[in-house]
Amino acid sequence: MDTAGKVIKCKAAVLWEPRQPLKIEGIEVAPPKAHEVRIKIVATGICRSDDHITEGLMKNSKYPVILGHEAAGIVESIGDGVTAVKPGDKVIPLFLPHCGECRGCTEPKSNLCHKADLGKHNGLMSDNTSRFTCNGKLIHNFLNTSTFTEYTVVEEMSVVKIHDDAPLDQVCLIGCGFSTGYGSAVNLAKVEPGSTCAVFGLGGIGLSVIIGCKVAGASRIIAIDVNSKKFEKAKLLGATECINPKDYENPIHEVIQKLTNGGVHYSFECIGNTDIMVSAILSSHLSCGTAVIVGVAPSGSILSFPSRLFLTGRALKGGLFGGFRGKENVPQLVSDVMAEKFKLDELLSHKLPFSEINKGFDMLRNGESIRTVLKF
Ligand code: PAD
Ligand code: ZN
Repeated sequence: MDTAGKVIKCKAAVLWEPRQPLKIEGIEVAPPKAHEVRIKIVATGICRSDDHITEGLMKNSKYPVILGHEAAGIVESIGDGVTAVKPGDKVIPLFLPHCGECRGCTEPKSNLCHKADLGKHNGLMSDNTSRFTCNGKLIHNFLNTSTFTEYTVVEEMSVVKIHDDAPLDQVCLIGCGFSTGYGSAVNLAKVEPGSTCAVFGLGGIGLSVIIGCKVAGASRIIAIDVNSKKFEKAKLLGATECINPKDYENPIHEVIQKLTNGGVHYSFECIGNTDIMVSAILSSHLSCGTAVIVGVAPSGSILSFPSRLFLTGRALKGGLFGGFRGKENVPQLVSDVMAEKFKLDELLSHKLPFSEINKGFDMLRNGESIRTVLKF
């Protein structure tokens, strides 16, 4: 393409500081260096994890920053040595990269590459520089992806080619929300046919957990949310009953214990609230239950519970991206969507032009939307 090798000027949503609206700015995107890929983003979803940064909940976040980690796009150009993709390929950026060499990548049971920008949060490429500037100022990237921009640059380890006919405005949800929830049920919990499940929090993540529990053959899927407006969609996707904790005087785990004669086989926390993480543990059966922590609580928060909760045989698990290994599993998930094994359009509640990104964040915060996909 004729932009290859040149700086691209385009629009991006910049978060200059926490608790401020994002600002649509003209930015410059440098060409990809060796083993980097410049992508034209076609569609990107808004996830609660982006909002954790706008809300300033993650201590080490760097500002200014271009957020966004759930997207699909088309490769514009590639740097020297890139073999994984070529210009024109449809791709999904991976917020969990795959360098292929570290302990995380070489352990078949792990999906956490040590080069992931989690924990260190330096907001820079591997060479400690950024490809984004705005009015001469360096802008940080986010989770190796930064997708709230018309063009982004990611490392080769953070991008995977998908099917040429993939509908990008749907499969962008495979970049985070759908895969995280679905995989939490099928990979992390390994829900079995006939088992009982409780899902706390019915956003894009929790609803995708419900899809996974249903595909896995769960006999009961109890959906829990303080916003009853979420229940219709939860039922449509497979919830067998819906509970609003506000309707009960007793703690929610007691309600679930009673409903299930002693607790569910699998409970999932999909909110990011440490109190509800404990509720999820207590809602699981004391000897054969497993609680799965999917929600991300503010950095530094501590989860505490009586040690005897696990003495009886319960298990506690967690995981990122539903345990999927992006490079290996994302192309198949895209093909599954194309074969209509899952219907992502039920998760995609709103579409907005990119310029209305702040409205998308507001709708996530006030519970109006599940996933808003922004189109450029
Ligand atoms: P969301 O805000 O769309 O959904 C959260 C839901 O929880 C909403 O429907 C709320 O009404 C509901 N809720 C809030 N408080 C309570 C409560 N006390 N009791 C019951 N329900 C409540 O978020 P999301 O679905 O985009 O993300 C959910 C979490 O998952 C969030 O913490 C996010 O950071 C995390 C996440 N984890 C991963 C991962 O890889 N582990 C990936 C992406 C997102
Ligand atoms: Zn690695």
